[in-house]
Amino acid sequence: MDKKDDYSAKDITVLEGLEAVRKRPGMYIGSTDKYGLHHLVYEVVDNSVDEHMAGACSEIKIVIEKDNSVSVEDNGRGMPVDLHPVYKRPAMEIIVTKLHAGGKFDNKAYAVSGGLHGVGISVVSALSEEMTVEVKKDGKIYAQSYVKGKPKADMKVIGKAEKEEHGTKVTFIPDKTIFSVVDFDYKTLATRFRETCFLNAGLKISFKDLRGETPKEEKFHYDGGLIEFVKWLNKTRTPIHQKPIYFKREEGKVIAEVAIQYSESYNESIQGFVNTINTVEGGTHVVGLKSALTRAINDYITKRSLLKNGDKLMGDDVREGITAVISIKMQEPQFEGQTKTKLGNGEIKGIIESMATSAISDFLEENPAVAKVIVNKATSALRAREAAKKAKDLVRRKNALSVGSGLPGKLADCSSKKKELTELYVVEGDSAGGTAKGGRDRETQAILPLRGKILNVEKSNPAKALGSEQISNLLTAMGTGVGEGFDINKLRYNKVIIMTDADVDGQHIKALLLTMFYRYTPQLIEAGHIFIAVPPFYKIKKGMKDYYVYSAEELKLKLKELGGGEVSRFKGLGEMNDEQLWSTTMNPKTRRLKQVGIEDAVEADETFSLLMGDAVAPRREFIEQNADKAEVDL
Ligand code: 1YM
Repeated sequence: MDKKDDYSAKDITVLEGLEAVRKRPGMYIGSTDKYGLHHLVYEVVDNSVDEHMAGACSEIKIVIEKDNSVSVEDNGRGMPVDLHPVYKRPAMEIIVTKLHAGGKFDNKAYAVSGGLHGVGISVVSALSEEMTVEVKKDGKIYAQSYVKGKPKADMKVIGKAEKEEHGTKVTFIPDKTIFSVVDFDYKTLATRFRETCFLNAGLKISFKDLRGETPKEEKFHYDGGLIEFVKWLNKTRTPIHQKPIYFKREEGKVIAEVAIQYSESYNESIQGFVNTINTVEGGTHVVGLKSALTRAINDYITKRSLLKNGDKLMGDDVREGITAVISIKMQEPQFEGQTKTKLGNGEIKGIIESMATSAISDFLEENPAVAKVIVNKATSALRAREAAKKAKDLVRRKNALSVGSGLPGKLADCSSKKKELTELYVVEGDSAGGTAKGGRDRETQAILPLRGKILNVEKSNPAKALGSEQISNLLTAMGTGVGEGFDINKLRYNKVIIMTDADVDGQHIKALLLTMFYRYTPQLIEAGHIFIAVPPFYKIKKGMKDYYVYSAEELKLKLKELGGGEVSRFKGLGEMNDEQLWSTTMNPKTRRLKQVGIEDAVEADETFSLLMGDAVAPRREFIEQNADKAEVDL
């Protein structure tokens, strides 16, 4: 290591106490629900990732302990422990107990990781019941513990380290008085760590969960970085070219890295990252990449006169079946959108567009075989789009001639004009649909029965999918349209509720519907309009009264409370009469609803294509692994 790059305690400057963090935690970590809770782990791990980016750390070990505390250990240089010249305290203590104690750390060109809020380890200590930092360096192990951000005692040397050993270990247990939940979710964390390793080629992360009877462990390490990332995202699809389009370019202070691979699928999946933050809502970097693709492929085609009569491909054509990851590093990103995960910096669009157009053009020139399959795929998308338009025009003309509302005949609409009160129940089967029509509140609840399974949109092109009767009925009833014509203001109901049986067929129909929403109207999921109705699992008869419970656990509790009773299992919606269906599953005062959310686009995308795509083996594996769960978590 170059001497002048070494840290020294005098570099730490601006300091502030941690009272503000405990007073308004949301300001520093976004929220105090499960998002904020997981954010604590990201903050600590980001410190280690920064150390990797500085070229000083190759491995991070993360453990969720039995008591739900988390430890993060890296083999970096070790947090500084020397005395601060002004404060006369060890640097470690200043870093952990003062806000924005960053020193040189803040300004380094490499130090562009840092979560959504990038506020560092002091915020984690402020919001932890207890946190301990151990540093190995210079043959010693230094340690200090903190309670709610305040030192328990002075930093001490607690042992000897091997001569060459160095690194930092942070252990913390979140403060229960701050967070509404303190249980870490294994999958959420594992997904994040996998992503971190894809975005930082070469970095090794091992992750252990010691809670539960059988400890879980995963190791992540990808020397191929983004190229391995797109291949991994495509593992449930059939790629149409082996070698992904890949480039890494730099312009001024912006570094962009992109990998693209097309598959036989008809959908597009583009993941964006800014300074390693997953921009779930997209933004100007993604827009720039999309424009570049359209431009580069059209240029390629025009140059070689590959399309007759000067036809041009549209964005949707060149993105059919695309899986892409764009990761950019930049200074002062501005995040917008509902979840602050949309890049807003306007200048980025042009920078990425010009950089990516020239890089993609170069790639196509140098890889004519890959260029050929991509051009073929995009031109067949163009033909399908033209065919679909003709079919749609025909339908429109027919509709213009016929009288009526234009709503599907199967829909039993509600009467209220107050949109915020209204709900659309999408019900499996005509018979359950009939019961639902009888049991509903006619003023606010509309019923759309679906006959049997709907088309698997993952396996059909958009023209076919949107043309199918079931899907077009549902889309017409909802009113929003799809794709570029989508308009959330045209949504005819405030809630769209999927109601299926609790059996395997019901699960399948639910998954098909969710896939349709996810692929064609993801905005409705993002805005929280899509719900799943939860019918009861058991009925308990006790004396003259019936009780309904929704899980095996609730059954146990209720039986205890009642001192016994006659239990029967509800098999399907069809078993209930109008009144039962209303009181258990449809009455807003007593029913259970599960809101469908897109927590992590990467994970949702994976789950959907796993359940719905071509590859059979990974799907079986997934279903077997999740067999104990009543439903797929979304
Ligand atoms: C498990 C968490 O915090 N590792 C870590 C933190 C630092 C360093 C190394 C580090 C950085 C620098 C120099 C530098 C930190 N340093 C600072 C500060 N792991 C974890 N590993 N020497 C060591 O950036 O110049 C804050 S954190 F402020 F000193 F730079």
